[in-house]
Amino acid sequence: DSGKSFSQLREEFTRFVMGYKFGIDEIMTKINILREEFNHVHEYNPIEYVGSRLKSPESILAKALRKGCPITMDDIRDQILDIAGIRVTCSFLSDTYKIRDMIAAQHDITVLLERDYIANPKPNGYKSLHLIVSVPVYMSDRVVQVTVEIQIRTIAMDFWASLEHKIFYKYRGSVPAAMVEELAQAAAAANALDKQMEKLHVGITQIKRAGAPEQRALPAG
Ligand code: 0O2
Repeated sequence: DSGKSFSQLREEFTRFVMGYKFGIDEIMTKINILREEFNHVHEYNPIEYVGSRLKSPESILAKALRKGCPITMDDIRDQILDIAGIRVTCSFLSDTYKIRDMIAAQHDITVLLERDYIANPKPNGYKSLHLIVSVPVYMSDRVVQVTVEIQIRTIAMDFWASLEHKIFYKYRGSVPAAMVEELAQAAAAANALDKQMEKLHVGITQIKRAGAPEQRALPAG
């Protein structure tokens, strides 16, 4: 890259980052379609909220240095897989896997990697389903495959992760042992809440299903 001028490099980098922004736009559209259509067909919305973020150039650089990744666009593209990030917060536990399946089934999406921290939580109690996907983005003169990280979790998992993230940063990574233990307990409480809510959800779904034929059998008017 040494032969390139500053403005050439800046232009390349802007296009590089732009690709990730479009990758986010593509996946956001897909998730919003799923959300609206699922709600229409099943009269139920499995998604509470969806957020996205584009990693800042500073964070990309910091992560590359942390991972020992060479600072070239090709290496960063291959090794930093969460430049484009989307977080889907679901109502119930079973919804997380439903959303995963609906995304993974789309023909233009390639799942490159899946990390199931719901089935296998991190030692600190972190739970979430991470998908690294590749999606095509159609530019004016080419098609690029863009990598996007999709984190899928429940409201309880999101609540825990957001606060743990804040505490972790407050202590700059060295959280006191007693607090680590309390965080693990809080993760267990969030997990128990998810299980209880899932049970209620299954119960309500069964009642709805059992009631459906009766409702259909009612005479018109
Ligand atoms: P930010 O600010 O959210 O972007 P990788 O090099 O990406 O393959 P990594 O980063 O360890 O390996 O991947 P992993 O474990 O899938 O984690 C990626 C992201 O998940 C993190 O991104 C966090 O957003 C989230 N995450 C993972 N572990 C934890 C955790 O223990 N607590 C919380 N609160 N979030 C977690 P970043 O880049 O670390 O941060």
